[in-house]
Amino acid sequence: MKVVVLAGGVGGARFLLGVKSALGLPATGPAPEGAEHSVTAIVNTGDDVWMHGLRVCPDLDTCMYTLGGGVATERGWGHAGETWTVSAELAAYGAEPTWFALGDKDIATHLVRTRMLRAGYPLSEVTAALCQRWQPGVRLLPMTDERVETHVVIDDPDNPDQHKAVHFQEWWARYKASLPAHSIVPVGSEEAAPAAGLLDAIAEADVVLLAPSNPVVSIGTVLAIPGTVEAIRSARAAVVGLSPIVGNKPVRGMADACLAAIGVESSAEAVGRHYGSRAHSDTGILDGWLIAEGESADVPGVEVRDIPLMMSDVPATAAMARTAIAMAGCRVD
Ligand code: FO1
Repeated sequence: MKVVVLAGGVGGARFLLGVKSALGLPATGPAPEGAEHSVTAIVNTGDDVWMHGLRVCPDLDTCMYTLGGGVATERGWGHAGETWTVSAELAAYGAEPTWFALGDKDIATHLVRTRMLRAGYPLSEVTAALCQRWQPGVRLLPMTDERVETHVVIDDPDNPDQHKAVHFQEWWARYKASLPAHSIVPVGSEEAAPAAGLLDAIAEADVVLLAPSNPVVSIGTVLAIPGTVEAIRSARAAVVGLSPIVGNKPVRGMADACLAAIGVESSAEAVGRHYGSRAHSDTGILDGWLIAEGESADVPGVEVRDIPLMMSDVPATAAMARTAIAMAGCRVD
């Protein structure tokens, strides 16, 4: 079975651990030769950013480290057992920004990536090369090989009556999404093309899943790449999403701040309607929508089911993945 998962960072990576477990793939290390099941993750790169001359790809790295067994689990990003010597030296030089912490081990990833990008390798090939070391056991595909960066329009902290566009990382990491976002823009998405292999992966998929990632700045940014929604809508596979909102609050992260920016209520029902029905609309992508146990949601044209939705550990997440895969009409024994 070929499973394609649209994913962002921390939530997406955690969900992918569950998908691997549900498919009987080893927790870490490569998928066994000739494995019956395979997973391709289409990962958001709108959070990517140039920092101190290095290209940082937070969601790709979070998935790579998490699935490769090297992530700092409590933080959800960066290396376990990280040290911050270089960051401290940069701060000693007053090298801005100091609000984005780069760990020493993490910097090695960015040095290799930056060198390969400068040598002309597309991001999808760079990612494959980095994964040779980490062996995530799934194929990590950036949503595009081109530069797309999410920018957020806020009230300028220094001139409150002015608007200012800041890179997503400044809004997220520096301001912790505490400044109301007037709009969230995936800059460059209109001119971008899906990464090499992305459309084929969707076309060949037996199941397409939307991870419980941020519906605006993760899943939404992936869907903003021209051709991606059309590919999902015309896929032979069923498309099932999992709500990142439980009880009107995001399970993790700040999806509610992002949803407010696009005028979507922070509820499983509103997000399901935002993704839309593939069968009953000409822009929607969902056939199925999984929401938290005990909740209800009316999403016209979409089958809705409530299940335990907390990714408290791998078995719990695997149960979610198995239900989603079954809802898509496929069985995992
Ligand atoms: N998040 C923060 O809140 N503060 C940071 O200093 C920070 C540094 C960082 C470095 C590398 C990396 O891959 C991720 C990092 N993140 C940091 C997390 C990142 O902002 C988010 O994980 C994603 O961009 C949103 O999913």
